[in-house]
Amino acid sequence: MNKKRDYSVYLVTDRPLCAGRDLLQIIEEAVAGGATIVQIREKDATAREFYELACAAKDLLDRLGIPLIINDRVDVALAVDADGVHVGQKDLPYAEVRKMVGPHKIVGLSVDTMEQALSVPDLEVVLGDGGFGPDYLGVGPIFPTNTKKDTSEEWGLENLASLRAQTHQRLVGIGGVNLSNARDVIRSGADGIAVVSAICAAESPKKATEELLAEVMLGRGLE
Ligand code: TZP
Ligand code: MG
Repeated sequence: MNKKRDYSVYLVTDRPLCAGRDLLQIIEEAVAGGATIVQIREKDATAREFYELACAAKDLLDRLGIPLIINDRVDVALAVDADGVHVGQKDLPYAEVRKMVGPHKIVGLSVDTMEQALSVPDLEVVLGDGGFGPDYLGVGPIFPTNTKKDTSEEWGLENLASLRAQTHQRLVGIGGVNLSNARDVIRSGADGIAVVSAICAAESPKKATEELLAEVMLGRGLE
């Protein structure tokens, strides 16, 4: 089921980048600045820590009316009744994840290459809004990034634009996206930008998010 979600500025968390600051505080500030969706992605957390963080984030984001996505862990997403889960090519296969979470939760899928992206069934086209394809594709890394070490080659803006021309999937550009290039990512066809360091490591996560959202709007030709 392809819900019309707003992926404009998609915050993906990483506590090691928060300079000792409280993650929930950073999330709250980012939402105050206009973040439209939040993913908890904490690679170093134990299952229990991840669960507890996800519970706290769910409480906060429910109050703020913003969807919570859980990275990798379908079990944690179900346990905290998150709005969705995001998986990559090395996680459980998309079809299994969809079976587990059902048609109503958001499922995002990372695609590292054009071949992967084009092999994802674009079922919305065939089945309308009741299709069972992913809700969005995380396309990345678009640019070089220090945040994720095991990335494949960068997509670059041209390949992103080429993918846009070949699919109806909702596309979220991730990897090295910041104030200097966010507008270009949107102009190249992304429906939103996903950022880690540009918000988590910013001196003011609220201001950083406001500025990123303004760039997204400019990229869409809106001000
Ligand atoms: N997936 C592809 S690149 C990336 C992820 C999680 C990290 C993006 O981090 P940043 O700091 O926004 O470049
Ligand atoms: Mg993963």
